Amino acid sequence: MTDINALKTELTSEIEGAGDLQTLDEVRVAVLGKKGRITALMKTLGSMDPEERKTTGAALNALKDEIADLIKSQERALKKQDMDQRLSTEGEDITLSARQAPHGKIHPISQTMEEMVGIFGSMGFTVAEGPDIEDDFHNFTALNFSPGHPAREMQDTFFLPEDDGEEGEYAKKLLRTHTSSVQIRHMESGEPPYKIVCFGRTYRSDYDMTHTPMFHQMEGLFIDKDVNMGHLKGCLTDFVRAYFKLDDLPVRFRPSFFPFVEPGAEVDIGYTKKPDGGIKLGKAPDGQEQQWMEVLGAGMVHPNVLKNCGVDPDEYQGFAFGMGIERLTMLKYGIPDLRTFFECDTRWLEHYGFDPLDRPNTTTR
Ligand code: FA5
Repeated sequence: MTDINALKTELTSEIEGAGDLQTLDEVRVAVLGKKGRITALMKTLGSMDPEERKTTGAALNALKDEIADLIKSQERALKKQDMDQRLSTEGEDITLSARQAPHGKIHPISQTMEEMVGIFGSMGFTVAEGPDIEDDFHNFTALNFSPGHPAREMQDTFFLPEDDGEEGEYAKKLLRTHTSSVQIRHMESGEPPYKIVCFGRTYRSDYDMTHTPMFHQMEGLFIDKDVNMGHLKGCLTDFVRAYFKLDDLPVRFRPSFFPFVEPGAEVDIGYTKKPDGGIKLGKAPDGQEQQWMEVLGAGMVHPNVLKNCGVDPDEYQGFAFGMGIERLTMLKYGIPDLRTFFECDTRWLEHYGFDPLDRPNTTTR
């Protein structure tokens, strides 16, 4: 009969002597595997007499367990040694630059509105707001549109069901066709002077390359005791030149009609045609014809509008102006089709959008 204690001493030294995981595995197979030394001894139990089988069987089982435990703990020790060795030699490359986290882009409409807030803010205008769902009074009547005035038809309005809780012109609800309604709401809300700009969605039943059913407008209103047409011209000339970043951009005021201003004007800016069919904003070089395009509407606020808002036109006067934000954005950033603004195509936004950390009114970090 093998001396179990001697075998244990021998196997223990083999296991502890295994210097790497592969050697240890070879020892395990040689001891506990199908043809291993302990397995072979187990097989001899069958030929023993009952008394001997009982004592030898118990001793062999205990030996098997002890050896299995010893192999496990040697395996742990070797793995730890391996890891320590790798940690001390390999090290992490912390110089590798971080992967760029994807971030969103600012929509060109938001960018333009912020640029406009910056320019008009520097001229002392504050920002006012009004509702998208308006009533007939604020969108038309108070702005001096007479009942049945052709301009009402011209605007192709989206009307909503009448509001039972209101009367007359206030009951007739619609999606505002322009931001001029905010002039009225602002004048109703307090005493003059008024010096505000307003931005927002406006709606008309239109759809082609330069018209969409929903678009954005910007409105301005300046009323005080001595505001005149010269202020209007100076303010808007400064604005378009600052917005397009062209100090000598030609600006022209052309008589026009809007029921809520008198006199009314359309403001044109100068450009020239490029050989490739594109346009170049600015003064035409000698020998080339100066072209003009309309960018906004303006005028001295009609006395009837002031009266409709409880403001005395003999004491106060001033000017108003309005413009399409998409139009000015397309011109400045060379965006050809208005409809693409609202298609929610992230590739379009990736191309035409602006970096969030590079906005006109945010301090860069
Ligand atoms: C007005 O809406 C006036 N309320 C502007 C105004 C304000 C004049 C204050 C005088 C004093 P108009 O209808 O021209 O004006 O529209 C202004 C601009 O809105 C247009 O020049 C155009 O750029 C834009 N616009 C009009 N309809 C659409 C549309 N369907 N899609 C996109 N932009 C449009």
